[in-house]
This record gives sequence, C-alpha cells and structure tokens, in this order.
Amino acid sequence: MVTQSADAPAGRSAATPDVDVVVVGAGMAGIYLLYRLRELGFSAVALEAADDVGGTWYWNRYPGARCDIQSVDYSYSFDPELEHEWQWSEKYATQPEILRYLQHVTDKHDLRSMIRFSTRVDGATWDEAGALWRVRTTDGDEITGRHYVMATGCLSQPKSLDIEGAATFEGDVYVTGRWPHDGVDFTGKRVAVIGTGSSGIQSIPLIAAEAAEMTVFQRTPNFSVPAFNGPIPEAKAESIRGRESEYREEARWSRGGVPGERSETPALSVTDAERQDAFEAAWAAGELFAILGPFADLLVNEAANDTMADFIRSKIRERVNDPATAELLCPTNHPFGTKRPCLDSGYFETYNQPHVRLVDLLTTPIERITPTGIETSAETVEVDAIVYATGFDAMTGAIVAVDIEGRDGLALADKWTDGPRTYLGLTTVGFPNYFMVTGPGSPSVLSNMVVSIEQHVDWIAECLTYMRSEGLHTIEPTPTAEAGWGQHVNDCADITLYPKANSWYMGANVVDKPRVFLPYIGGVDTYRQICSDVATQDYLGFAMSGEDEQRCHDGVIFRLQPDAAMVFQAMADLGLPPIESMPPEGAREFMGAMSAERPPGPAVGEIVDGTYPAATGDLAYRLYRPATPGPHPVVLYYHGGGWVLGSQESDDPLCRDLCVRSDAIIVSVDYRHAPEHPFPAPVDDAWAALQWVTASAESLGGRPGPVAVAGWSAGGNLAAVMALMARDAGGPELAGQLLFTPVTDHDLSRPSYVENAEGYVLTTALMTWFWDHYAPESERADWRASPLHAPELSGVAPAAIVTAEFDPLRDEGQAYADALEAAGVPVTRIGARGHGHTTAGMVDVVLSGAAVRAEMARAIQWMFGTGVAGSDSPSVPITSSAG
Ligand code: NA7
Repeated sequence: MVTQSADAPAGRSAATPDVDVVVVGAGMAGIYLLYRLRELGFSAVALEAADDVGGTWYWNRYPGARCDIQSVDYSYSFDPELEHEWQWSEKYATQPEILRYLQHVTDKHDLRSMIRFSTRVDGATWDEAGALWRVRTTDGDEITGRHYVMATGCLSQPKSLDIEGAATFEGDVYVTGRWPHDGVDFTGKRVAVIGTGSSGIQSIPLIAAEAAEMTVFQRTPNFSVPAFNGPIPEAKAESIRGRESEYREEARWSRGGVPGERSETPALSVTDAERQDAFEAAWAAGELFAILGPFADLLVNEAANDTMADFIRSKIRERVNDPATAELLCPTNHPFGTKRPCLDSGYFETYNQPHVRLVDLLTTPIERITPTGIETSAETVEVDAIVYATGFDAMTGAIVAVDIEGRDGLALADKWTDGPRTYLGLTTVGFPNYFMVTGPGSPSVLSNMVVSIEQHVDWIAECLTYMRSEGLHTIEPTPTAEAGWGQHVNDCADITLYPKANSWYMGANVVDKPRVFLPYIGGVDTYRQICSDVATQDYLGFAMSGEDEQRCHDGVIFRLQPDAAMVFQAMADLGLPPIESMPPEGAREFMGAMSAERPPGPAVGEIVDGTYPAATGDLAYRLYRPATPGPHPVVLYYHGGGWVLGSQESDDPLCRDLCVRSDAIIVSVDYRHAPEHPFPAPVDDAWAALQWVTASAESLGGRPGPVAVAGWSAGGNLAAVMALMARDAGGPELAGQLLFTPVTDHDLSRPSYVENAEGYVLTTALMTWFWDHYAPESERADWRASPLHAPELSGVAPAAIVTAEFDPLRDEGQAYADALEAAGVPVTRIGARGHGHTTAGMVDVVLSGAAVRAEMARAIQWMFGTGVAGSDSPSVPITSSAG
C-alpha cells in the first residue's frame, strides 16, 4: 500500500512506503541489519525463504559442515554481552552450533517479529515516481520500502547440476548446500561424492565412515590443511580474554578480519630451512590466514607460491599411503591460495581406507549420469546415492536470481551480463536506494565474513541515518565512481595470482558466467578506510536527492595503483627527512642506502662494467646483455636523479628489467653530477657517451645500425636533448628516444606540479632543489636544459614518452609529446595510470609497474622494428586529469 503525499514535487519521492527498509535474507547479515535498523528507529522487514534464521547455516547441514575461521572470530561483535554469554565448544564450530548461535542472537534481540519466514522474493522494481522499491514475493505479495537491501549471502545459490543425465538417476540425490534437515544415513550404501571443494572435503570423511563403498569424483584437487580442531586454543583465548573490545577493533582493522601479524618478508629472501620452519608453524596453526600468510608474497609471486605449494604437496604425500592416489590428490593446476584452501579433519587419510576410491575426472571425465550410476570415459560406477558437493553460483547468483529492476526498467541481471559492476560492492548505478551486504567488489569471501557483514551493515545504517537527518530520499552511485571502483578492484586483483585459477572467485565454476574477479582483495582495513572516507567526503561518488534538492559530490575514491599507494604510505610512515633538506653528498648516501634494500631485478645474460671516454676523463658504464643469442639492438641509457643523484646502481633493477623485456643491450652510462658539475657538464658527458656507444656498438656485441637513447627523469631530459643534438649535428642517427617520466621544462607552474606537489615521493620542492643545483635561472630556458624550448623539434628520432598520473612532471612530459607530434615526430605515449614519478620503475616492488615497463620494452622493439608488427601504438595516452 503506497500513498502519495500532496506536497510532493511531480515525479519525485514522497510516497509513503510500507517500511523504510525491505531486507532480503535473515542470515548473519539480515539479522544484524534488522537489529541496527530498529535501534536507529527505522521500520524494516526481512523476507526469508527458509522457515528459520541462519542463511548459509540453515541450508548447509551436510555432515562435517563447519566454519573455516575460528569461531571466536566468526561471531558478532556488536553485542558485547555475547562475548560472555555464548561460549563456543570448539575451535571451529559445527553447523548446528552456529545455527543455534544465530537463533540465540535473534531471540535475545527479539527480531523474529521483523522477519517473514517461508517467503521467497522473486522480483523487485524501483518506483521512480514514489522513490521506493516494490518487492514481490512468490506468493503474490508486494511490500514497498524506501530502501531495499539484498542480504542474501555470497555462497547461497547452489550451482545448477550441470552434468548430463543428472535428472535420470534413480537413487538418492543430495546437494551439500540443501541437505535434509533430518540427516541422512549412508550405512551400507554405495555413495558417490562429486566435488572436492570445502563442502566435499568436510563431508567425505564422515560419509565414508558410514558408507559401504565410497567413490569420490575429483575434477580439481584442492590445497587443504588439517584444521586441528578441538577446544579453543589457549593462546587464542588468552589473546582475547579481558580485552574483547580491543580484540574486535583489531579485527576490524586487520587485513582479513582476524587479528594477526602481517608478514612483510618475501618467501625467497630467507634460507630453505627458515622457510620450512615458517611453513611448519603455519601448518601447525590449522588456520586459513596462517597458511596463507607466512610470507608476504605468496599470492603475488609465482616462485614464492611454488614453495608453499610444494610444501603442502609433500604433506599430502605423507598423509596418503598409496603413492598414485597421493599424486592425484596433489593440486598442480592452480597456484596455492588462488582457490580457497580448505581446512580438513582427516580428509586425505580417508583415502587410506579400503572402501574409498578416488576417480580423477581430469583424465577420465564424467560422460553422463545414468539411472544407476556415474559413467566416466573409462568406467561405470554403480552407486545408490550421489552427493553433489559442486559449489555455488558465488557472489552474484543469489542477487540475480531475483528479478531486480532499477531506473528506466533496467534489469540488474542485464546490467551485469559482462560481470557485476558496483560501487564499493554496496551499491550499483541505475538502482537507487539499493544496497548489497558483502556484494561483489567488497572483501566479503576473502575476509572473515562476520567482520565484513558488520562493516557493511554499519555503513548502510549510518548512510540511512545521514539521509534521514538531511531530508534526503534517494541515493545512487555515479557512473564515474562505479567505473573508478571497478578499475581499482581489478588493479588489486591484477597484481595477484588469483586470476590464474579457474575458481569461483573468478566466476569460472559456472558455465557461461563472465570471468571476472568478484571480491575486493585490497584488505578489510584498507576497504574500511575507503568506505569511511567516502562517507566523510560528503558521500563521494553518490548522487542524493530530497524534496527540493539534488546533491552530488562526484569523484573516484581510489585512483592510485594499490601497490604504489602502499609505497607512498610506507614512505610517509617512515617519516624520513626530505631529500631537499640534505646536502647533495648526504642525499647521495641516503639514496644509496635505500637502493641497497631493493630486490635486485631479473637476471640478465651478462653484465659488464667498464669505462668510456667522457668529456673530461673516463666515466663508468654498465652493460646489460640479454641471455638470448645476439647481436642485439643497443639502447644507451641515462639514469635518473635530478642531475644531482643516481648512478648505474640506482637504476640497476630497471635496466635489467628493460634488457630482459626488450631483448636489447642496455648500456647505462654515468655522467658528472651537479652541483659540482652543473649544466652543461652532464649534457657534454651524455653527448660523449652517445659518440662512444655508437662507435662501439658492434664491438659491444650490438647489432649494426643506429642505437636508441633512453633515460628516466633527468636522464630522460638528457636523452631528449641528445636526440635534438644528434639531429642538429647530422648524426649519429638514432633509432628512437625512450623518455621515462622525463624533465622537459624548467617551468614548475603546470597543474601537475600543484596536484602532485607532495605525497608521491618526487615533490615539487625536491624538483626545485634539483633545478637549483643544476642550472642558474638564467640558463634554465636553454633548450639543452629544457628541451621543450627547442626552437625546432621536427626531424628528431621517434619518441616513446612515459608519463605518470601522480607525477609533478606529468604535464611537461605530455607537453613534450604534444610538441613532438605537432612537429611531425612519431610519438608513442605510455600512460602510467595510478603511478607516481618513480613507482612504475620499482622492479619487483611495485608489481603494477610491470605493465608499464612491458609497454616501454615494446616501444624499444618498435624503434628497432624487432617487436610485434603493427605495435606502433602500444598504449592509450593519459590526459592531464587521467583516471
Ligand atoms: P567449491 O569450492 O566451488 O567446490 C565445488 C567442487 O565441485 C569443486 O571441486 C569443483 O571442481 C567440483 N565440481 C563443480 N562442478 C563439477 C562438475 N560438473 N563435475 C565435476 N566436479 C565439479 O564449493 P564448496 O561448496 O565446496 O565450497 C564453497 C565455499 O564454501 C568454500 O570455499 C568455503 O568458503 C565455504 P572444480 O574446482 O570446479 O574443477
């Protein structure tokens, strides 16, 4: 029943809905949401298909079903009394105990009256005129609400049975996610279990204990470690006792929603023995985050990941008697952790029993299910019962199962055809006043769900409270904010190994589901901060409206590459003195010390250190030769450092990386530094180096023909100047110039100097310091210092110019690219989106920089004609306000 208020502006808001908020689902999310809303004075109803609360813990009653986050963590924090009035009996509680807990919380807070049980929602339509949602149930009812929240869980929609002939089976059929309430007795039965994810791994030992014969059909072996279940570990209890609220706060600000140390150590930086010890300790903990986290880089570095994968495989071989079965149970087709690892209780040992057999579907796939059994390409297995432990249409399945229609008749399922698009995993464009608890694009399944549920519920509750206090009726994210968030979610996933697995995180387990990384992997702590920043920045990225007003603070909440952001944060946390406060000699020592801490960069075929005859004496060079057969193209490289700092050492990892990626010889040359040797001394040395490298290219193992020049920052400035000088001098001919975040102008007033003045390592103040040491004001406009001021730019070598979004030098790099193009010079622009001046060059530290360096290497190949044909425009340019 909806009434239209008389004073409402035509077509806008002000109809009175049945309730303020319609919630779908009375699981862990719905229960807390109802509690919060009622406490805040909102009217709300939850519509729940089941006849009781519990959600996941109502449906998943298969034998052995347990949480895989310790119960003391996998529990609400909103009611401090629960800490004492509810005692978990085990480290990992069983499904019945968790369900009892949720029933207890519901009853304690008298929430049942707000829930309509046995009520399935099949549609919801946004009513634009009334500014409310019309939510329909399968029994024909309609409930209207100002706001509509899907609290339907991430793993609640079982995958449909996608195996041919499944419907013809005449024996008993069970699905782990829809288990009979009165249990199943498998005594004396021949049982098949299909699926070896968490549900299979938890249930198989218990089903095998009853069955007469047990056949497990495994498509993908999974990494699983023993849960070592039992009483709550004393150390854990001790870490909480008497400081419950602090402990919960630590969980909220942890990476995964469980308090604990975060390793900063790369796996390969320690000895084999140390690594083994760390793995054994993680194994002994019997915890998901322990096994995922003994080293910092297990989920981003394949070589590191291999060490853990090998360790777990060795444990599987120890646990399974038959070597052939053990090998089949060893996961090899996905990196460790990229499918959710399982915690088991005697899973692998189950295969040591004579009546248990494993069928490997990778070699002998299921062809069909018959009325009496399962037919693979090799055999027919006759069974009395089939248990499908085949998983869920995760994260989006339960949402699009409801026909949700937003503004202008847009169906959510249609909007998400190519994968879900959300802002913060909470909201989505085109669907005003619509929220999701732990929706796609939020930490959700990668975190302790309870912590993430509480965070989302709190955020929604605070948002609704704000809207009420401001007299606002509608809220909807903007396309800019949503696109920016989608980019950030992908940026985070792309630096990890997760996209390599055919996992339900990627939607890969459901036929025809788009392959998109569904959760947000940036961490519970980062995510919480982002959500809070959105709210405090006047709900950045949301449009809101009230009776007489529209407001929108549009924008993107997170534009940096996630790993670049970590570098900037780490630098800020160190609180180091600014370089410009140091004398040049001190600054050089400081930079040298910083360089010593870095990963070394990739191995190259050969490194040769030598000297070359520079303007006033010999200077050092370092040559990097690819491991591939030569002769190779030669690139003369000038290091960065503002003409004051830097050396072969400072840019060593980058030179290695470029050498390997481009398959070219890189000759990194030194040049004299200011202020001892100000402008034009570095230019004179750079020119001498060019003469020498050109003349020596073949004797250095290079291929005949022109060399290319390259440089980073001030080195990019020198490379650009060399290209101009070579043109003016009628030679040497150059294959190209690769300018990596180059200095091209002494003008420090461009917008990028203002926008990126501080916070991104290279500051405007530091750039001023560099210029002050390099050249007096009167000489800075000389084109050999500021090549953008060259009277003529035509006729120089083809250029590839890298500009970074958060670099003070961004705009002058782009201005140089513009000017070269205007002069008819072929230019390849490479945009380092989300990077600062230095981050794209931080090899093996800022992993997202690899994509930029791959484009730089392609540009080198483009210059020499050695790359892929037609790769003349390797990158989309970024603009000065690139997003
Ligand atoms: P999962 O982890 O998705 O596991 C499902 C399993 O079923 C997995 O081994 C699948 O193999 C297998 N499967 C799915 N479809 C088929 C077909 N058609 N044929 C053969 N095998 C198949 O679901 P769970 O319920 O175990 O666990 C879900 C989450 O709940 C878990 O991660 C915890 O967070 C709790 P595949 O790997 O796709 O080759």
